[in-house]
Amino acid sequence: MKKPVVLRGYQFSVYNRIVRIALHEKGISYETEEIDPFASNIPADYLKRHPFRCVPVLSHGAFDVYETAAILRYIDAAFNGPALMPVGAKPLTRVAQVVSIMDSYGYRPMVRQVFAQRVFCPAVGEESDETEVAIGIKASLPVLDALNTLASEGNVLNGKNFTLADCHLAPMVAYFIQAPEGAKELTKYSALADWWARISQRKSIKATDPGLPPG
Ligand SMILES: N[C@@H](CCC(=O)N[C@@H](CS)C(=O)NCC(=O)O)C(=O)O
Repeated sequence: MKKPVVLRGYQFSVYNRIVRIALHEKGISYETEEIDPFASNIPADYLKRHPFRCVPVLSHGAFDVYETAAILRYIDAAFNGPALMPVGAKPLTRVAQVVSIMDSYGYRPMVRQVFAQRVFCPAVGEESDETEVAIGIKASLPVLDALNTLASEGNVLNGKNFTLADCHLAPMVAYFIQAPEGAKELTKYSALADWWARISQRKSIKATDPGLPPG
């Protein structure tokens, strides 16, 4: 029988993985539909669900939602399972802050510049753009610094209470550190490095690792 939850997305997208981690943590089974947002022939029925041509979209019965932060809030609110939002004004606010930092300042340099150019391009037989990697590393440093400050404070990213901030950040850090330059930078931010050491051992993180495309 068809499952009521369908995740439409691209297997190598960090945003897709963020949603998969949340679904895994809540214990929700779901179906997937592969959509490559970079392809020229995105199906028309997908574009009706996502007018901005991005992935992912989560469908729960007839209810469609796009924008990953919103998808995660829906998953947490609509299903049973462990709560993924913390209690208290400060932790709640820090979750929103981490999500916004990654979307606004972290995703582009850490994923699209450092990971994509250093790791993904060579994996698919394309040449890396060294300038993009260098610009990406430089732009990632204030992001790592901000995250390290938040991890040190202890309201979120503390390795104890798993929240939507962990879901949102983990796939981006996982990609970033596949670049040797990224891995080296992470070691300089001890609270964040400690967070990653703990969080990377979780079942949901291991089970959702997309690997790399076959060359
Ligand atoms: N604001 C969107 C961003 C999602 C996003 O950027 N997805 C990437 C894949 S990781 C994408 O679809 N990119 C297509 C493009 O940039 O054309 C969200 O939160 O879901």
